Amino acid sequence: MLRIAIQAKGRLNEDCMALLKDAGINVAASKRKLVARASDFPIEVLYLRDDDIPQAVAMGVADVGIVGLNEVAEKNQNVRKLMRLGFGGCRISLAIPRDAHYDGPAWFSGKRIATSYPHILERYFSELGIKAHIHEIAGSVEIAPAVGMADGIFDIVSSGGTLVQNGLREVEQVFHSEAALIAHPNLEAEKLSAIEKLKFRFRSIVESRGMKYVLMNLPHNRIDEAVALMPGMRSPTILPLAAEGWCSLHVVIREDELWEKVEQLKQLGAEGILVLALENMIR
Ligand code: PRT
Ligand code: ZN
Repeated sequence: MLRIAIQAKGRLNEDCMALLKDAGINVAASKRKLVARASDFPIEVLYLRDDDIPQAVAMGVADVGIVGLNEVAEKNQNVRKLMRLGFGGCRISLAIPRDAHYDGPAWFSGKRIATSYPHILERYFSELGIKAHIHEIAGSVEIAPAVGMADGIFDIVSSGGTLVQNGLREVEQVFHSEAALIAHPNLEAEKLSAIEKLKFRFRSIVESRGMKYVLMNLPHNRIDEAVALMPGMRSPTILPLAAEGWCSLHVVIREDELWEKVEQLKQLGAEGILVLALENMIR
């Protein structure tokens, strides 16, 4: 039986639960329980604080875990990074008071910087040969400059709204993060094969996100032009229609390109365009 550690509550919890569910793994979402057994896959879910997940996996308390790459890098535990999962995206950045003059990372020499990620910051500064005073604080890092505790901060940024609200300006993006599947470095064969299954399911889900399945009727003589609009596609599905000279074309289109492509297809004479959600892309 495989044991997976996920965040008990917080930003990654919902996406983790959704990923497990889409992968056909149903667990009771009871937040009070520490461990829950899935009904349809030999897996147990261990609910932890995200900070504890790298260590739990390194120690073998859990075989695998889902956690932000920021925590993996900060905790520097012996774990294997198996795959990125496409959610929980953020960066860890250096930020300074909005009006301060900034002329590059050397600005931080001799300055006090508040952060919850001292190790990642230490590594960054040491690569650049910068000596600064790193103050580790657990939360509310963004208020440190305003209360005179620090000259700058090193913290997670996603939209940037929190920085703006606190009169700060992002000056260096140091680390890019997203949620990832990590594993204990030495696992027995049986667990490794369960992990392969899990990875296969996760990959199908992650790859299908942001994709749409599009069906349309198209004059037969425009097929080549339509296919040329979709350079990444290996082989489109083309089915004959009862109406002479027409066919039905099925393609997968990235969501961010959807409207542009649909407009181009319409110009080629496409009709009856249907856009469907894509649940899984199994390769
Ligand atoms: O209780 P536990 O220890 O498990 O949770 P936590 O409070 O330590 O972490 P949580 O739930 O806040 O975040 C979990 C993980 O989500 C992080 O480790 C990151 O990998 C990821 N993540 C993605 C984020 C953000 N986006 C994010 N925006 N984590 C935190 N933030 C915070 C950030 O600290 C700052 O306060 O959101 C604010 C900035 O957001 P913007 O949008 O205003 O820039
Ligand atoms: Zn945490």
